[in-house]
Amino acid sequence: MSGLSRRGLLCSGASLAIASALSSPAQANRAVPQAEQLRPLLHLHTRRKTSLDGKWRYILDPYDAGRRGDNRRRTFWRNFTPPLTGPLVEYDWSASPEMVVPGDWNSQSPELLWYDDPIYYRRDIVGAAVSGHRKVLAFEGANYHSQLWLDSKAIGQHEGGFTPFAVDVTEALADGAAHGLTVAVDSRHHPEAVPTDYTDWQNYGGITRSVWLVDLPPTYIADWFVRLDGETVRIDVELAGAAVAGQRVAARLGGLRLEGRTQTNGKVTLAARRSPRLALWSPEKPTLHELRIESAGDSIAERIGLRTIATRGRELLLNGRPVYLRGIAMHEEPIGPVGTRRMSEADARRLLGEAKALGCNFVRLAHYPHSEATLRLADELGLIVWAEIPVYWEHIRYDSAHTLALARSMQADMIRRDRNRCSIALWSVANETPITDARNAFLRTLIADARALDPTRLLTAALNKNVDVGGAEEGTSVFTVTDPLGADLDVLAVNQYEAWYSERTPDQLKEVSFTTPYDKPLMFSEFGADALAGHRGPREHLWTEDYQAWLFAETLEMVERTPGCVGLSPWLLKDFRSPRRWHGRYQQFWNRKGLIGETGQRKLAFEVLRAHYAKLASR
Ligand code: GCB
Repeated sequence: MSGLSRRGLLCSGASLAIASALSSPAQANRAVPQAEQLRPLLHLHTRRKTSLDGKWRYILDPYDAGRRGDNRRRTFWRNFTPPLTGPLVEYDWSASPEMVVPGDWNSQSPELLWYDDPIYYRRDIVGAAVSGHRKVLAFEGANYHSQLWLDSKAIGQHEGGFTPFAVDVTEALADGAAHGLTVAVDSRHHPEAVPTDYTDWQNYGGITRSVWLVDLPPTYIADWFVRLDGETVRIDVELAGAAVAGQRVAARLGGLRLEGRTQTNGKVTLAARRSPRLALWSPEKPTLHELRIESAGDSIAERIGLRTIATRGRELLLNGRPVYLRGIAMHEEPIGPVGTRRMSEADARRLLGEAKALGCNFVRLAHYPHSEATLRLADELGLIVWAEIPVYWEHIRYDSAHTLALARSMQADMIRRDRNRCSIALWSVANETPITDARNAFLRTLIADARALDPTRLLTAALNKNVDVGGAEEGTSVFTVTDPLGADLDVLAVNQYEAWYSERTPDQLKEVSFTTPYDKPLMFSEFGADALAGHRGPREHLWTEDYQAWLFAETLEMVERTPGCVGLSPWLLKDFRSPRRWHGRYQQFWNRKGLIGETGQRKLAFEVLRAHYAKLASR
């Protein structure tokens, strides 16, 4: 059986090598039985499945007693109800409280707001597979490290807070009875983690995205990658399971029919010329076509858009024509008074709706892979997407083999999960990472991986004005982007906070300019200022909406003057929780750089950017 092993690892050969490098050192001190690093089951939205969302019981373990494994009194993963007569056990699942999955724990109870340690979750699962089918337990995301047990037996572990993972549980569920599933989620980030424990966002812990029990037929369509290569539509299809070789594969995309037969490795590439009736996708007309693939008794259906993205010198081309990215950056945090990572489809629709109301054709989904539902919405709404993994700031251990292996597997899992989303134009490998040889080598490996997995996207990174591109030349306000990584990227992107984290006032932005010797498109991936929604005053006063609006007006003029600038994604759409934002009057643990406050209140700068984008769109 290729692709899906009986022990539950779901990946191709290339990913296996990465997976095996992941067993240390994060796990080194843990006394509980170790299991393999789990990889995703792809394309969950197309699968027959049962939801495991709802209430799960939990046990807090702030002293990490479970992992110390010092005695039988704290073995929370055991499928077990303590008998009245002993031996003594100091927990009882049936008496433990419940919380909602999916959802971070921080927002579910005041006592958990700052909780950053392990929590054990538990629920029963039932669902025997029928005649040769397989049952797979699939998590869309849990932050940060997850360890799984079924009926007291370790069945796998996963490191990384924003990518999916899955494990085959067919044999364990075969009798149709209820089986005890325990998941220990540890939200702590060790020094070699991605990201590290120092970020400018709340580290929401827990099973933050949906959990499913998926039904897989004996041979199934494990992966597909639809793309436009000139005027040719190509679809790579990969089967996994019992009989993958020599299978007929038939696909329909809109009115187009494609057909082929798999090789011994279960793979085939179908190709056909795009008919003019198969309209291209664009933000102005986000046309999606029904895709249906059938093979070996399995079939999948989803909606796919077709478009090309490329560069020509300093231009960015969508479907062969220059495009300007009218963007906004955003975290995965819904509009609402309580900060949370739990993002329903309705929440995502509301957030992306605000981006549309701004006049955006582009969103930077910072700083980690957002949920699949958000990306499908971007396809539907006509928003071009920048997607990234959390290789964030200088604290990443660029010299660590563990960290590199982890970043590579995260990126691979993100790309394989999302490469059929036509909205995605840019994969970003890093955010604000200072130039060193170790960092350059690390990021070049990620770039090479991304190009191999997806030759159809452009590669970028958010470079840091203050660290990477050098300050302005002596006596001038000219910033030159010379980061050596520029040679490896397709699009250069700069985060710059002139007039917020610098001495300048917004009117002095008139003197500032950005340039690069690279003959490549340049964009501004961040700029902004904190403003408390509703706080008004003279525009010179920090923290006022007026200051933020002024900074936006001046920065937008500077951006307009920048040669070869193909767009911008100011920081950011909505205020978001950040434990390092201490100002007692204005921040109270919220980063206030949103154009809307946490409850959706639009600030003055929203209108400044909206008017600017309206002007650009009418050109
Ligand atoms: C940045 C980071 C972003 C922060 C932002 C800020 O450069 O990329 O994650 O939240 O600055 O507000 O300082």
